[in-house]
Amino acid sequence: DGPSLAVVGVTGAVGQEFLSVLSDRDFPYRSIKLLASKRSAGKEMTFEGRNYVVEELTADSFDDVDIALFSAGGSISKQFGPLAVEKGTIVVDNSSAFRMVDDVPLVIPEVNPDAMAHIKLGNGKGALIANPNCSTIICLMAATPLHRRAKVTRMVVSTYQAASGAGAAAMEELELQTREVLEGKPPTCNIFSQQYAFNLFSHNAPILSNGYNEEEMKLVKETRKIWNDITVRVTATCIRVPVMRAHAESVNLQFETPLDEDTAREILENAPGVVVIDDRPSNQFPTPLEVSNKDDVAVGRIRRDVSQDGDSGLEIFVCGDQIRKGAALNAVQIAEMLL
Ligand code: 11C
Repeated sequence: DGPSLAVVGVTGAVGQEFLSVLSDRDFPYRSIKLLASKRSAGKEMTFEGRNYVVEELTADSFDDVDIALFSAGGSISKQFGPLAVEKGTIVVDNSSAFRMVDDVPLVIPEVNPDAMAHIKLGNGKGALIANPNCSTIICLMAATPLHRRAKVTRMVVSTYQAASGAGAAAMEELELQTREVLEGKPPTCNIFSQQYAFNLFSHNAPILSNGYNEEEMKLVKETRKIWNDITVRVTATCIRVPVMRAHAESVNLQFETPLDEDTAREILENAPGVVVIDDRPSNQFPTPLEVSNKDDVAVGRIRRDVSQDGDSGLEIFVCGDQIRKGAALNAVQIAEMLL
């Protein structure tokens, strides 16, 4: 029982996580197709006790597919997303291909579920729904409950992003380089152009004419769209750190109305999908390792920004599993809202 599903890009890090999350959450489905490029077609996979053969993604893949979860890169989404929609499939797309398209909802279920309220399953009409960038999801999971109370007017984000954001091959490269460096060998640099192990560097996304990279501008533009607020001022610096699969972010918030740190802590403690780890005496705060493989985003270091007047600003530190809430879980939650 349930809708027919397709997972596009099933052999990738996020594709594999789609399957884990579907299974963990007992997502109901009557059939599931595992789709990937020609290179991976024919591979055998077991899912929920049944054997599947990975099929090559083609224009015909979406006949009789109700919901397709895409994570195979922007160009695959651009090529096959609209074809799937024409066949009546609701596509939840993890790439950046359609995020800023006006009539495509960009959704974090805990933040702006209403943006996709007009999309219904079972009426034969296809649609696209975009999953935001992982850094945006993780940031807004923590910032939105505070924004609802005190209206954020300006947000300064600094990220510490894991290897997983660049895919399974980047995770393998980090592991390989770590071994190589410890053995005194020169590190293999295939995915990134410079040494990653025991180092950090500016995010690998292309640099734009304004000096920001694309990852940073995604935080700026996606926040405005998700909050439906073109006036919010956002700036970001995105850094790749040698961590395997969870992103960390320092987020500085400026509010329209005062918000003290105790009230902020209480709001965050009650926010869905958020846990507070803020133990000052023992110096215990969120870490990427602690949130890895977890659904919740962790928030800590909640403190008044001493550079701002009164209670008009807060500093927070946020960690979230990039593959889970930053990608696969968020997409599956979107699919759940369609049921
Ligand atoms: C990273 N956020 O951590 C990136 C990867 O727009 O979906 C995903 C890029 C995107 O490197």
